[in-house]
Amino acid sequence: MKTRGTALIYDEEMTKYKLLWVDPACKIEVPERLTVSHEALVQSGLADRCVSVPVREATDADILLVHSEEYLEAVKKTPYMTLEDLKEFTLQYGDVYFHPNIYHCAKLAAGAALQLVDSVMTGKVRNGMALVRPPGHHSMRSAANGFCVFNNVAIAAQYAKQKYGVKRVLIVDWDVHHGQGVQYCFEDDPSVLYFSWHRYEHQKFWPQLRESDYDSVGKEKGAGFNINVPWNKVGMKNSDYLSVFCHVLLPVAYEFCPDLVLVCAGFDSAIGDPEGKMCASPDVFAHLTHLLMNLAGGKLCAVLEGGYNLTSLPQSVCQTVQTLLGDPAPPPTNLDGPCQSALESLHCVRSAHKQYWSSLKHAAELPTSDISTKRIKLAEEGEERLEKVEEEESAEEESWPEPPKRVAPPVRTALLLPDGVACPDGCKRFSSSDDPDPVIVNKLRENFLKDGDDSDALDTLSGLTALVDNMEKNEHERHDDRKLSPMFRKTLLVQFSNKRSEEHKYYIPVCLKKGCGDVSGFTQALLGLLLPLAYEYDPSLVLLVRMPDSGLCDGVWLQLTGLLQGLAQGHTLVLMQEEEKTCVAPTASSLLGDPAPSLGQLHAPLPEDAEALERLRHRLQVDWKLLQTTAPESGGGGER
Ligand code: X5A
Ligand code: ZN
Repeated sequence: MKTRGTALIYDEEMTKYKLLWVDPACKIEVPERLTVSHEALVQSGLADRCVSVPVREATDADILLVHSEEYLEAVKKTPYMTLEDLKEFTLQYGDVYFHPNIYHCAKLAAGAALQLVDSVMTGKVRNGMALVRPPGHHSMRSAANGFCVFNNVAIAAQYAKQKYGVKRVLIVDWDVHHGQGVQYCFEDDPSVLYFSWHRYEHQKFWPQLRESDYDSVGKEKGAGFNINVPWNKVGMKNSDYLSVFCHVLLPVAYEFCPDLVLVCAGFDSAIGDPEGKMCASPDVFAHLTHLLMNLAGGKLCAVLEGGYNLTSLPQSVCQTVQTLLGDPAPPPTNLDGPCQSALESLHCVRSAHKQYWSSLKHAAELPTSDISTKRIKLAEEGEERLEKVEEEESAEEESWPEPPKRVAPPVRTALLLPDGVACPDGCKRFSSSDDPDPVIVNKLRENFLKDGDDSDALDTLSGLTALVDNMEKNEHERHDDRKLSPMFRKTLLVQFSNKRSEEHKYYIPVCLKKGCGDVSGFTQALLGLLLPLAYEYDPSLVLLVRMPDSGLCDGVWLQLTGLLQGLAQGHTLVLMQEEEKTCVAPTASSLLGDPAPSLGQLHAPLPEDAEALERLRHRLQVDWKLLQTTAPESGGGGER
């Protein structure tokens, strides 16, 4: 049985605490963060499409999975404290406040994360999101920090391991702050892979920790299982985020092969956020979410962390939830390649992790003048600079277009099948003779079938054109200029085979020793080459042609079809030949939005394939900026 459905966990109770005194560091963490997010989900009709799951209070035992008894006992006393006591209690921690009701809310926030894990692990739903306050990822074993009291996601990860015997958990922290609490919790634990990107500015940005840098990779048995991507400049954009996903997170995550994905879903990494000062548009979260949805058989739990702009926060939450529900992602915007500073970070992280992950084995080494020395130099420059930065607090409000409405097409998947092949459940059987337009049929005959009178071929062709037509008509409410673009633009052809041929910008032969036969090699090409190319090209239609002799196994094929549905607003046309009947049902299921099965932990790809891919990526990165993984000046040139 395939599990479908998306859980939404929310309780108004979590809006019932707030800052009771003056503290500029905490004034942005307001109850409205939750109400506007929930309201947006209700208004857009998304809340109604989710399975509503109640919160519960985390028990002492749950909390003790991550926190110390002393700390829990201390927090337990806060509901009975006077205002003065609360202020005093708060002082021992950094950038956090207490309130008589926050202990109750913190139990609900952690409990909400656990309810979400339960719903996903028992198969009640496929995935889900918990809207919670207080957030969690900064809180440590014995300390509240950064608005966080209990570490909701860390507790959820330990709980999943303990209660469900989950072997590997991936935690993706896309909040703009470093979840140091999560890092400390799992630093030496190879069963939890923690990935975080965060505003860092060479250690000038809160929480200003040395251990938030890219060279904190985990300790002892956990070495390699902590991935930090420091952003050393503000203003990071969609390209920067997507390129880190394609060139760091996804290759490692696929190699790791998690049984469960938890997301520290902070939206202070979106445009307009006063903390993050980044420039990624809310719709980037549709893509980040989509790219994680084929891991762990689709078992994904997103738990709210930060997000302080009351306009971009709800937009980002809606993008995330709508993607979890399976609606096609909007076209990605402004993918003009990563900036220099992001490339430096990418280069550093990949090289710090190349010894731990075979998918990064061929990453470029750092130049001898280590980029991290920049941090030391900056630190030596002293404190005056820091003060200047804080003064320049500008009042100007960022603005950005509201993400366009995303419509779920009334018919998600149509199939044109030969007689005698059954149409899988949930799909529409499309018949080529439905309404063949004679003008089109004639054109097809003239253009493609001049010499022969192959009526079968003509049927197929007119069926396909009608199918493509329908894909667009399906969403007629939207008038989309992009429809016209294929006529004026070159087609991008990426061809996998075991035969070498020369590439140019729009024809990219990917030559692997066993064609598509090697799972690791193909996956590496898919994540580090095809995806970024496809994103930068921004097609209006993805045409996938499967040849019977490709050697592609079903698992990899389904990853391919699954991941590429993030492009072209999900407009995917798959062509396969009659002898591949057994693949029709799994393909249809993928097109209907079902997650691909896990590929298992990946072994190292064939060295010659890995090297060939790296060389190809290197040649193509002149034309395709999203293929870059090193900063131009920092010596990506020769060495590999
Ligand atoms: C969860 C979260 C941020 C704390 C910032 C303190 N915390 N300056 O986003
Ligand atoms: Zn944050």
